[in-house]
Amino acid sequence: MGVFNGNLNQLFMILLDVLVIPKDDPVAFTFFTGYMAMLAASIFFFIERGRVEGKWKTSLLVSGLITFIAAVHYYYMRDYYVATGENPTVLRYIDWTLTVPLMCVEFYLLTKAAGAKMSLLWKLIFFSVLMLVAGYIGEAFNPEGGDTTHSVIWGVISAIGYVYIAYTAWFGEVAQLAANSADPVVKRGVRTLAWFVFAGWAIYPIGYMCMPGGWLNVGLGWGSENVDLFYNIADAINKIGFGLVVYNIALTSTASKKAAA
Ligand SMILES: *C/C=C(C)/C=C/C=C(C)/C=C/C1=C(C)CCCC1(C)C
Repeated sequence: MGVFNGNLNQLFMILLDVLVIPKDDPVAFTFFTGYMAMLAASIFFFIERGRVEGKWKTSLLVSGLITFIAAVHYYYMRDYYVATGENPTVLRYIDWTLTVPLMCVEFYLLTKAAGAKMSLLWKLIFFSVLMLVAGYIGEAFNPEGGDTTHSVIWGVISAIGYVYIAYTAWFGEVAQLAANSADPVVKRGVRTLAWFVFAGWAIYPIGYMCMPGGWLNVGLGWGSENVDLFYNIADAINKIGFGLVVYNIALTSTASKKAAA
């Protein structure tokens, strides 16, 4: 990209440089569509917030914040990736460190009426931060030359945080509170969210293992550009899908309340 010298034609070329999404690059494409999808989802959640009963409004606000924070990060990650061709690791982990704890807040809000305490929320946040800090160290300081010791050790530490959250959602405190909930919609909804944590979140370690020297990189020859491909796909599923489940819970619960009144 050059400096603008007053020539309109040159201005046009500069704009093209900034705006064009390389058509032969699926990773750049998922950054672009990821950005649009997150932005659209945020607008949707913020507007629909007006349609649900009072106690659900905070949940929808949090859904919208999750996708909005992601949209802002995708805007910058896309530019970073298109300009350098490298994985925007720092931006990626800043995004996750803000949005994953907000997903923990969603679990807390859903089970609050059934008696969830703040301590549950702090435990979930603690283990999600452990998962992400360890993942960041494993990824950002991965030594060149294919030695996997570093990324395996930090990947395993990260997985401890992941397993704790998945366990809590399936069998631990979150699952027990949901089982005791008076609202059948919450019961089913929390189970669906637990599926997201189990299956949807499991896509991330697949991306992680595509790093240079990673097991899928070496074993199956999957290039390191697939790290971002998997992360982008997983983010769309987990952030937008998760928010839609919460939205569905809120809408169904609001409707059944109205029908009962
Ligand atoms: C919106 C962002 C979400 C839901 C991000 C979730 C990220 C993970 C579940 C990451 C997990 C990882 C492991 C379990 C081990 C390898 C390192 C990570 C950080 C990719």
